[in-house]
Amino acid sequence: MDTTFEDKKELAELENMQIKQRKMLTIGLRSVLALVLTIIGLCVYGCKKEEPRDKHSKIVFRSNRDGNWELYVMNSDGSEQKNLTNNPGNDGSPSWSPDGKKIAFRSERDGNWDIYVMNADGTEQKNLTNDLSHRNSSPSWSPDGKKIAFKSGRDGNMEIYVMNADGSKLKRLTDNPAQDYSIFWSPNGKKIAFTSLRDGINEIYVMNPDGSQQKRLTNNSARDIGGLWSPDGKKMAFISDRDGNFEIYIMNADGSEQKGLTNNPDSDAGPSWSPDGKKIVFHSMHGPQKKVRDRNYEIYVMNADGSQVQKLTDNPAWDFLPCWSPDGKKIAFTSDRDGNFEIYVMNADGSEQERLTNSNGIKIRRSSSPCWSPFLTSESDEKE
Ligand SMILES: [Ca+2]
Ligand SMILES: [Ca+2]
Ligand SMILES: [Ca+2]
Ligand SMILES: [Ca+2]
Repeated sequence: MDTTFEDKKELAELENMQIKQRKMLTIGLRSVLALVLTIIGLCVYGCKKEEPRDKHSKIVFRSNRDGNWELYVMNSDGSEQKNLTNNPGNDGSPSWSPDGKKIAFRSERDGNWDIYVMNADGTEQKNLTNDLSHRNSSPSWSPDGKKIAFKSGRDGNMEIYVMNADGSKLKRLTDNPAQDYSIFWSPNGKKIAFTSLRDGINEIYVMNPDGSQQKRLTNNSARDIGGLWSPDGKKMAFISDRDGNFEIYIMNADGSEQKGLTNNPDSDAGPSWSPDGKKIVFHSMHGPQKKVRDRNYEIYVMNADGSQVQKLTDNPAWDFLPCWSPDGKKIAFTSDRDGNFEIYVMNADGSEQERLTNSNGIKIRRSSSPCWSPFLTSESDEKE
């Protein structure tokens, strides 16, 4: 699932279009409002499905610390930080291949957003979509590594497409005048969950990977966003404001037994499953909707049935976008507790919170959206 920060932002824009009669937000993290909408609405995307090995898991992230948005990779302790992309366009939305050897991402280097792929060390960067004038973003690798799903505006509005991992055999999966986005492959690769506005408001749908059997899972007058499969593929976590503000919900994969896990006046979003499926980490926003600077985000963890909610961060800064490590021991997240947005990691119980990235406190320099590699990278294999 690794839709990333920019995609969340883009999705946030879609939401904002609804709320503010299509008044678009600026792209780029310059707009704090966009960031906030992003966090509230679209942080359903945490990390992708993960394999139970973490010793050498790497973290890919995006940062503008060198001037424009680039992708970087580092070890899970913050060592060996490496810039993978290096060009004047914005790069983002990283998605690890299931074997950890490649990263799909989106780049603006050719003037518009295209889907690219590269080796995990940054070599052999290749434009897969070669679309000269439309937005192609949010690549999501199929669990068998053979396909990449993404969203594109090439046919007039945002639709979901799939292609082979080498860019061949492009196929459109959705076809309607509304926005379709937020792509989550089921762990067995047999279904894709997504969010669509086709029925007037954000609802969660599921389809086969060839686009057949599209079925709506949520049905109410509020926004339902996400479809984050549990590791065993039996359930999905999502966010919904059906009870007045955003809460974390869970449902069976067929849409039955929808249940709110959180219940409070704050905005809860950004769920990420623990690899064993027993817990969900998420962030919660306290503070007034209209006074951005007075808001504060904290990260919480709970059992997958909503019991035993525990606060993991506690400070006046923003702590958000948590992402569980493949071995279940760590949680990576983004925080501005030291002055600007940087990537942090903590133990799953909240102890030993540690900063991994450092832009020397320059406010406009930000690192965000940590995403753990699903498996050993080839580089780590060699070192072993
Ligand atoms: Ca760049
Ligand atoms: Ca559509
Ligand atoms: Ca809430
Ligand atoms: Ca905080």
